[in-house]
Amino acid sequence: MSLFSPWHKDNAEAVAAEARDLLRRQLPQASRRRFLARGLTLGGLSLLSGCVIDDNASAEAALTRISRINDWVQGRLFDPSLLAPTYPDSMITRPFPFNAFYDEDMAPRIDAGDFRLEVAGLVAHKRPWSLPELRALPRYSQVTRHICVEGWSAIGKWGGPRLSDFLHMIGADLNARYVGVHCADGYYTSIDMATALHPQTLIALDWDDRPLPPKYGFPMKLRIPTKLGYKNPKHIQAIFVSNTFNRGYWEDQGYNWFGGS
Ligand SMILES: Nc1nc2c(c(=O)[nH]1)N[C@H]1C(S)=C(S)[C@@H](COP(=O)(O)O)O[C@H]1N2
Ligand SMILES: [Mo]
Repeated sequence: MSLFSPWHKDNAEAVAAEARDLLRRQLPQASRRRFLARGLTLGGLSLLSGCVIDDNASAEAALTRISRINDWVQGRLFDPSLLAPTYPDSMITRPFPFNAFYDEDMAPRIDAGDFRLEVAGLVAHKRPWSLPELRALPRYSQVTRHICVEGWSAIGKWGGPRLSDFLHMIGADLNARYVGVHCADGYYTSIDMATALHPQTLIALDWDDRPLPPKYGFPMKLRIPTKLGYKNPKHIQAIFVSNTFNRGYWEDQGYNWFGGS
């Protein structure tokens, strides 16, 4: 069955609608707007992805492929010397919103004394890190905008060591492709090494100059102002460096992996 055969037209419309819906979930808002503004058609999707699209499964495959192309383009366009905008303290959003795949009262409670950050994968020194050890690293503080794909954004102040300093200290292979994290609530994600080494990518231990409250990710989160909210994992338990592509909790449900903001 070809998409372009005349008798296929009715079904093609339905597939196009499905594809648009999938795309809505696959691409970050900005690229989605640019895409849809141009009027996406199935033929356009076929051309873009290089796939023949004649049913929902192949439309999904095409979109996954586009999402991977999108990752690649975003990776290529990512300039590690460009900084995300910062704001004065007076612009901090209060109260700052909470978001997770569960309600606020379900946020994990982690014992500060027992906490050890595990380090795994392509790193020379694999010993776990306690909170006082992490707090002893040079600390940075920044007020940046967090953008969630669910349609809200908020300005917050996060403080803590640079992930890049930490990766250097643990003897990470800085030529590896990915840095992944596992969180206490089962959440997980992974980022490209260029973003991991970006000067604004922090191991955030503080929110608003105080230790992160449980709802914002105690005892540590990755604060990455160059990426969308779902690429900012809270309650981190383990960090691993790898060349193996690993997606993430929302990325496995269709969100774009690079997730630039
Ligand atoms: N561990 C964990 N991290 C997470 C999430 C989550 O459900 N669990 N949700 C993500 C999403 S989609 C958003 S928008 C932000 C929300 O962070 P906030 O509660 O500090 O606003 O956390 C991100 N990191
Ligand atoms: Mo989000």
